[in-house]
Amino acid sequence: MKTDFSDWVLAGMLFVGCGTAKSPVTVKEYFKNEFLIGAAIPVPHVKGLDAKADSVVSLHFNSIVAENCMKCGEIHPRKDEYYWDAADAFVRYGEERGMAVIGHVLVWHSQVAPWFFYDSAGSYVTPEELKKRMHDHIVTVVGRYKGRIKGWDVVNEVIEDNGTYRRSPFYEILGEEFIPLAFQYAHEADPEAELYINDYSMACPPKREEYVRIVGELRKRGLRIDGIGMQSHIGLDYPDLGEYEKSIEVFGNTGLQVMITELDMTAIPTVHKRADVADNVAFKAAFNPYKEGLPENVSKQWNARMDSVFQIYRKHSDVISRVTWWGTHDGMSWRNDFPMRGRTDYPLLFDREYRMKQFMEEKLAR
Ligand code: 9MR
Repeated sequence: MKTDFSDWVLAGMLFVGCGTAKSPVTVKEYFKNEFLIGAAIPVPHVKGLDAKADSVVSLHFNSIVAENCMKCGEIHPRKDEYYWDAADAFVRYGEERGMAVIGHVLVWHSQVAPWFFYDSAGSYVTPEELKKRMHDHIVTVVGRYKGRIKGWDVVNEVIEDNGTYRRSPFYEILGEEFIPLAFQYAHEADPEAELYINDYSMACPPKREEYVRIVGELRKRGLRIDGIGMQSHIGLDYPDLGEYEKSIEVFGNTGLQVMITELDMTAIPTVHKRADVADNVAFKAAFNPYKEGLPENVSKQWNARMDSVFQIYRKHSDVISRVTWWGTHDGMSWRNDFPMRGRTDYPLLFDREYRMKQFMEEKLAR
């Protein structure tokens, strides 16, 4: 990969905390006795097309997760066609940097290839056929990276915020059974890999309780499950941090690892609080007030709240094994386009110029 002089200058600035504080400490070193620090990585990044994001990630993070390239629609778009290029590059990228590589995602109702649930007449396949398709998909994907992936998000977003099962085709065709089956197949393909269940809005009490029940059920059956992932797509006014911390405690009490798997905090007005990618609404300028830059008072509010969130993580570092940001810098976050396309948001650890956010810079400088 080509590296020019400005990249070295940028790497130097990042290393000393953007030139404002002389600190040799990186984010991953700072939290090394507490948890891994991860970032979701998009395809251009692993293909060497984003040298600046690469400097930030290589320096500050010790774990990566695939933002999109391992999703069914990307990797297995048609029944007998797999596309490995991007996922291979992603895994190699993490290995070359000695990072904990996380696979995302095996069973998710969204971004699943259209063929997955239907027969040639366009009707749902039988339960037996769906089991077979799930098995083929999971065993092929997990098997390809056997021994190279630290852990997999096996099942994603299967419970609604009110604690009921999401009526996805997986559920409609197989009922609750698709969850244990997914864990069983993933374990069969790579017995050493850790296996996680993952969702957004994990501070909702009914959702929290249902996940505790599901985890108990899986363990009763002797299936491997290692962690509960709290996505943590949060905002300045949600969730209630008391409920959020309670979920960390309750999930920790199951004896499983708790992981913060998709952290970002929107700084622009809340349209709605769910992180369901299907919930898009039409653009309204009133919901995009900071396109020229984040006002000082909002930036302060963002940094103060994120600092409180990290205090919670540190307090519970005995059960939290990883904190992963859903991206690297504000310019590449999905939140600029969700739930309204074309907004300018400020949700990640680095800004659009790759400067570290103040709350973290201050920690490293201390
Ligand atoms: O960040 C991802 C975005 O680029 C994709 O367009 C979107 C749809 O697949 O998925 C985003 O990532 C989602 C993750 O896979 C699961 N939890 C919610 C995340 C944000 O939508």
